[in-house]
Amino acid sequence: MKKKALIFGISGQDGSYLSELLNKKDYEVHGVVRRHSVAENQSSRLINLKNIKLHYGDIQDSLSVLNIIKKINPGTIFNLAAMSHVRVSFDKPAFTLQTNGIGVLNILEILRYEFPKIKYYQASSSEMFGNSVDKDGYQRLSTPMIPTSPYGCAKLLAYNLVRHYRVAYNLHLCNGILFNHESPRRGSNFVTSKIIKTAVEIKKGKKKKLVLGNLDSFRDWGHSKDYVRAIYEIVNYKKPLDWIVATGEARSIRDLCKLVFKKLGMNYLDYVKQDKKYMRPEELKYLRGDSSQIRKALKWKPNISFEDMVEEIINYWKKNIQ
Ligand code: G4F
Repeated sequence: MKKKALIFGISGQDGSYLSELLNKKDYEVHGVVRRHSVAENQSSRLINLKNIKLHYGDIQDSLSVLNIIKKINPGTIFNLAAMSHVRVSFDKPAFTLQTNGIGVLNILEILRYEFPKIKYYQASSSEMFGNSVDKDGYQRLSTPMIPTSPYGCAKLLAYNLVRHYRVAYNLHLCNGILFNHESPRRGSNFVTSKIIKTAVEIKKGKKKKLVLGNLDSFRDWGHSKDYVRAIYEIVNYKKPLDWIVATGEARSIRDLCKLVFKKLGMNYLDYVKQDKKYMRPEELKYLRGDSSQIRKALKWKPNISFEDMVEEIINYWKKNIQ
């Protein structure tokens, strides 16, 4: 019999790449989607996938979660569902806590009482570290987690619940602390896609300016395709543990602007403006992850370089902006 996986948050960037990976590994893939008023947006990232089954549900709605799990009886659950935009979480803090925190509790309670054999992966985030950095310039599992956004606070709640339920109830629950990861499927309100899409629009004469917030924060950017490989290995490791997934390289938003505009034959200084509407009440300034644990134990490493990823996203937007 085929192995069954259930993905909460299947319609996002990582959900779509993970579905493709699981399809290749011959899983029966089920995904949960919330209703979207524009039906086409429901599954736009999944159009090339034939072997997935979608179900309506929401991790905020415990009964919908229970019914779906009962119906499918999956061997593995991947929870990638979240209100994923850090800046928006300052505007919708209660919704963010409900979805990213209590939503996770809802799934864990169902696993605890009804399905203790299911393996569970939780999408934890480097945003949980806030501005804590070890003396050598990296974040790792032992780095204090002091989040700087409602999003980070909610993710930290979920991270701690996963650790606690794992120990208290002896469940197979894993946290993957993923640093920023991008791709052509990244929403264009995240900074990588926003910069690249707008730079291509400027090159094609469709826009004149790129308006951003903080240019001097640093992020450790990898490729989503590489990171879903890590997710798969993490949940299938013999022991349920917490892991850091990162490239170990940090670049500023300014560095990214410079590179993208240069690749398109322009100077970013001629086009980039700052506006405080894109600034955050508290900014996470620097992320750089130490992923030595996963590289050693699971032999994982990123295969796609930062430059190649930027090139791939530029080519995607060149093709898709007429
Ligand atoms: O692309 P971003 O919005 O990603 P952010 O906030 O780091 O969050 C992403 O990574 C997390 C992992 O650490 C995930 F958990 C989370 O779900 C998400 O995937 O912003 C990156 C940086 C920030 O410092 C931001 O202040 O870019 C800066 N920035 C500057 N101007 C901007 C803009 N970000 C956005 N979205 N839009 C701007 O105009």
